[in-house]
Amino acid sequence: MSVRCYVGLGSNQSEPAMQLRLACEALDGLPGTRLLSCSRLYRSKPMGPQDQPDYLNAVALIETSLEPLPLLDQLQQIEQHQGRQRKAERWGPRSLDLDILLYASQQIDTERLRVPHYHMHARPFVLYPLAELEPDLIMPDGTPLQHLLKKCAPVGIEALADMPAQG
Ligand code: A4P
Ligand code: MG
Repeated sequence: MSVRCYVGLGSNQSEPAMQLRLACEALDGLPGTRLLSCSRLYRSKPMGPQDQPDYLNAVALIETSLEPLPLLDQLQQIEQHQGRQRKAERWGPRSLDLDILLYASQQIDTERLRVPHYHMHARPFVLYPLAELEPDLIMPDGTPLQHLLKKCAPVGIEALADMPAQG
């Protein structure tokens, strides 16, 4: 059985727009998975250490038959494949970060995986691209996405063009 899942994409190294486009293609190529849509790209200042480049973020909607943990494994493989290096510094620069934002309407709280993603409620660079894809979304705890948006002004984010075409 397939479920709908929202994935947050972020990059601030090694040509971020290209990283996000390649990541969308990789999502579409995962077993039992297809990409349904992807938001525009959004540029923002880094949250966390400031001595790193601006980020590009987007949100993708996929339909997948992968269970949550196998999906996380696959996302981490895509990150590795696109040159992600995990360093000790928290929230340091990265070529690609893929977060499971929402998995159907499940709430998951395990050591390896927390869904909804723990910081999404207060991050404009997650909430605004998500709203582009599904403005009437209701969070698993019953909170309307529009309610979260009212408490999270679109300050410091700038919507760019659509995902760049291949080539
Ligand atoms: N993990 C738990 N839940 C999840 C989930 N829902 N999706 C665990 C993905 N992973 C999840 O992640 C650390 C561990 O989180 C994983 O091994 C997984 O088991 P990571 O990708 O290795 O490290 P991280 O991303 O640096 O940590 P963290 O705390 O997830 O950071 P965030 O929340 O991803 O934030 N500023 C801007 N402007 N834009 C950004 O995108 N991103 C970050 C990183 C900081 N500043 C930013 C941005
Ligand atoms: Mg992450």
